[in-house]
Amino acid sequence: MIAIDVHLDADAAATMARDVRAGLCAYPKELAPKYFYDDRGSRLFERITELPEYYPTRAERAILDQRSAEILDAAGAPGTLVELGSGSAAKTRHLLSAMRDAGSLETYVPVDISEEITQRTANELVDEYPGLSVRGLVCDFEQHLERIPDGDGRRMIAFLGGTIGNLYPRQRHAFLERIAALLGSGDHLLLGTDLIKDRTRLESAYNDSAGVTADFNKNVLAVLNNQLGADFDLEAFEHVARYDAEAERMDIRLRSLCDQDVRLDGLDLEIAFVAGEEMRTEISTKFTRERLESVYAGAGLELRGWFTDPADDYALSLSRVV
Ligand code: AVJ
Repeated sequence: MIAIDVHLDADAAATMARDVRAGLCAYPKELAPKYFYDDRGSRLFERITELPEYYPTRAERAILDQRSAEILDAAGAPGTLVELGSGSAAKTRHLLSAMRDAGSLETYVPVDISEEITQRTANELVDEYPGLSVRGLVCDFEQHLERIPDGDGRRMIAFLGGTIGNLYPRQRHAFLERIAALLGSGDHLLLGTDLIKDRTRLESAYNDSAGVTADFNKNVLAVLNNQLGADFDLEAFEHVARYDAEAERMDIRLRSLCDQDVRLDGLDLEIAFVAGEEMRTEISTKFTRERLESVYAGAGLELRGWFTDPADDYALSLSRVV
């Protein structure tokens, strides 16, 4: 009932070293958001999802809670749910339950970077959904998308949480093309995206009054300290999050509070920051239905369903190969 394949990259550490070196030597400096998520970073992100200012997680959960049956129906009652970045599958249970209630549920394919969480979630789900078979994949799905097993029946690939917003347009295009290549006729992609809204609400979602997002942002420096032997002083940087209306995305950075030199022993590298210098750590793109339609079209996909929360803050969209 449970089969889990592990494809963890032996050279994940080398990839990180290469990435970080390139990002710190570039001008302006930049770090990739995937490095936020060590244990502490993942816990801080969990806390972000519970903040009063951070609406996306609640909005997405509300859509899944209220409209899963409708979504599954629009997707043609798939028997297989593939989920990218499945984690603890908290929101997924709404979809699995709707599939069970419709009598279509056969297989769940969680794809996640954490073997421990994937195993635990798989165990829980086979108990909760009698007869369910779980075929998990432990990997960095940006690198190993093609290893996702193709099932017998109709599939829905879900990428929830709005993580696609972290990708730059080119990366996003490449990623969606690879997903499109995995979709057979009759298969669908279910994608979670945050929507454009007024600047005040967007900016306060990333500048919470409790300072959790600031701690989350600075945690990437702690990750570099731990994993690359760096000596970043977390107190010497401040969190900056602004909405870039032209690029339609949140632009999240760390600003150096003084002139300082940072040493990364693991890279044998020393980097200078000047006072006020900003290093980008994340973008979080916001969408409209029209924008997403054209993004899909560029990747050979067409929008087939659009599901938002009552406030129109967030969307789950269903698409399929043209
Ligand atoms: C997990 C990428 C969807 O972009 O809103 C939250 C990450 N960063 N607060 C987002 C995040 C700062 C989040 N995603």
